[in-house]
Amino acid sequence: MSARLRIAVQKSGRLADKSLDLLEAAGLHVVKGANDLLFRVENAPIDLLRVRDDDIPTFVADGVANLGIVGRNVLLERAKPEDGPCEIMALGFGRCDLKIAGPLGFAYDGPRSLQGLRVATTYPRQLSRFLRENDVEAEIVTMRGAVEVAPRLKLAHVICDLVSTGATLEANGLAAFETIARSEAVLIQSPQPLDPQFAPIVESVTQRFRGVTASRDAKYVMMNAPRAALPRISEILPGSDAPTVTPLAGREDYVAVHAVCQESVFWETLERLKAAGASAILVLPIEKMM
Ligand code: PRT
Ligand code: ZN
Repeated sequence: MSARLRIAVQKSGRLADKSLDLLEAAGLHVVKGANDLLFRVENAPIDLLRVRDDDIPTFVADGVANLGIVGRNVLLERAKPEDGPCEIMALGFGRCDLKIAGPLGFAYDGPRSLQGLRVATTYPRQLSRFLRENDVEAEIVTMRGAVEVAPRLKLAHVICDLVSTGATLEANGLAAFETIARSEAVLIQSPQPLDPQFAPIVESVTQRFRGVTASRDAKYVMMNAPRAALPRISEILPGSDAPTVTPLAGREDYVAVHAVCQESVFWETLERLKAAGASAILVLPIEKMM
């Protein structure tokens, strides 16, 4: 029996379903067997090791898993992030920011405003790095969760926590005033030398993941436009390389323009294209990209 590549994923929580969705979108069919700890990919020699997110960097560092999907915030909270698993690509989901926040009306005027205060967090390492880099001395109160209640309980003056929508801060009468790190789910790889038999699988998985993440926001945009408007139209198209331009039958002055846009195409973009002279504008989803 040939060896199987192991990818550590969060068992349940914010990243669990989206990690499985990513594998499915990459054409890897996950079968949920009787074994809760290991799920099998039926069409590739890959197993999923399903664990708590905090354990993923350690499993990958020790080579128990070859790859892992975890929030960058968890990876950066390791004691020595530089010696551990490395991030090989960002996956575009689970986005959040590690922010410093305090009661509404807190007069924040840069990191020095934190001098001498108590800061509650579940991310003491990243916070202490930030304080050190800014030459600020503050007391770190490490909590396991519910950091947002610390100011109300007078446990701390301010907090340092993950924020995605901001609803939790708002509900607790807090406002954010500094972003110390940006996070999203990332693919990480073991620092141990990769068994050569796994190299082609890792290569294929990462290439497919890149294709899936790149095509998620990407759109195929088609339109007709006056030839003279081409420079303006290329400028408006978000995140596209040189568009494909083809002549229109019987129209000297008009062309068809096709482009792959790597960034979101909003209604405003279409309005600007129209104002630049484009007509019959179509925006199509892209299923796969390589
Ligand atoms: O059980 P296990 O240990 O595996 O899971 P967990 O409870 O430690 O983590 P989980 O499932 O809550 O989060 C997994 C990962 O999701 C995190 O490590 C982040 O990378 C990412 N993520 C994205 C978030 C958030 N957004 C997020 N908003 N993790 C936590 N939050 C919390 C935040 O701590 C705060 O309490 O949600 C609250 C704020 O949310 P908003 O929307 O009100 O701003
Ligand atoms: Zn956790």
